[in-house]
Amino acid sequence: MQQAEFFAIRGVIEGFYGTPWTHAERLDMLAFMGRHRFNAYFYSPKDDLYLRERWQEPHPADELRKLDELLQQSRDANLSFFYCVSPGLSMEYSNPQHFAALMDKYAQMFDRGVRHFSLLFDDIPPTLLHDRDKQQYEHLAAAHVDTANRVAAELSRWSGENKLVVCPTTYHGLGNEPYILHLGNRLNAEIGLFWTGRFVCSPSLTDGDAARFAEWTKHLPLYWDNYPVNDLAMSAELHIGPLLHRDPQLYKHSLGYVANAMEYAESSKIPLITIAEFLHDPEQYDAEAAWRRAIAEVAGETDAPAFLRFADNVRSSFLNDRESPALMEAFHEFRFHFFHGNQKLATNGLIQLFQEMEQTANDLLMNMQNKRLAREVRPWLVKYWHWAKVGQAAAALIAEGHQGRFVRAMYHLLSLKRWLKRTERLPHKVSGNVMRIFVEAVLQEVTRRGTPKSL
Ligand code: 14T
Repeated sequence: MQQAEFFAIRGVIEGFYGTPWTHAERLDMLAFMGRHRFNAYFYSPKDDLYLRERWQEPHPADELRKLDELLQQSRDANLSFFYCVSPGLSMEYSNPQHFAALMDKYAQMFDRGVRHFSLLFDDIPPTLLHDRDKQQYEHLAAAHVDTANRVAAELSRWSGENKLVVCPTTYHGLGNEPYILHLGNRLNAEIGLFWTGRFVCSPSLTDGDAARFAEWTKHLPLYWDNYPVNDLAMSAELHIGPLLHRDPQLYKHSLGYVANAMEYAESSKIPLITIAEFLHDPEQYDAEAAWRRAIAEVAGETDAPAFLRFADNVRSSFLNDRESPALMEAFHEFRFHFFHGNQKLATNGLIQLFQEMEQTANDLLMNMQNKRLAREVRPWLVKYWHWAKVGQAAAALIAEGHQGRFVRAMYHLLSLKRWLKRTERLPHKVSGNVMRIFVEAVLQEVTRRGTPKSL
């Protein structure tokens, strides 16, 4: 007997802008998802031409061969493969030929065994584009209801097993916005409805919001969580921190939960493991413990300690504004001892801290076992290494200044400024503002104490 799960749908969507996963990455991800008790994969890379821009054209033969392999892999991993089409950039909803082209597209996959389908209307203009549609429909929501209900009816004629999930154009908010109210109340009850919560990227998801969404729209939300995705404006961030602030009771008022992943397939596995733990047992979910297990699994036991030290500085996202907690703690301790305790000891501690930071960066840059992970995180590791250099210059400046060796101090001050400039030129986000604020405090202290004329 299989144990009842909390969330009916536990999925991952390849729904990001940017380079789609390679075929090999996708196959590997499906196996990974099966091992972690996910049960649905949504195939929807924004940059697969045949799913969006060229939605009316059938997939070419070589694409179909790959899709067949994905379907087989999904079956092997006990995953429902959701085939997603996004026709909204150009579809004339009232045009029977367009509707037929859409159904042909689904038929191509139905014939190969797919029984889970999705119709995505996200990120398209919010108004009707074509004259004929403007005559036939009151507004965009009316066109979407009509199209989705007809797609669902046609799919169920093909097979009673077929399922449809729709992504609305208004996919975030409270659920009482005009478009989603209209859509939800008229969409067949069996059609699933995606929702990202209050925002595109929601800092929290609550069961209260889910319940109200369901009351308003007559549909339980199927959460499309935009974590760990790091596309578009988020591309300087690497989202490898654990899932946070998703209400443990969310399953009671939702159809399920689908995580939008990063274009970095291997790195995505770290947050996805924490998500899998949350989905499997939301009430017992322990973000930090899950995160440590995730890093041990993806980076490997040998590299896990170093990777954890690094990853502690790559936590910032809309989920979390507490960046670099360990570093922050070390700075507080340094400040306390420097001003109220043994200055020499405090300074030595700081020097050691940044030496270890550089060592960690070098170890990971040169020797990581998981080569794919190493390749993906490299720019963030390089930035981390640079921060270590900045820190070393700052620590040396403090040490020499404290001993009254001003010529040496001056050398380190110049070096600090040079490293800082180089580091800040690298766009990748590491340690949020924590290192920058520390360095600014050091520089301010130098100014306050009055530097010798020669500086
Ligand atoms: F359909 C949605 F639920 C959704 O979230 N769509 C996209 C998604 O594919 C993308 O990966 C995600 C994160 O950037 O956000 C949505 O895309 C946007 C959102 C915006 F607010 C694209 C442009 C925006 F200005």
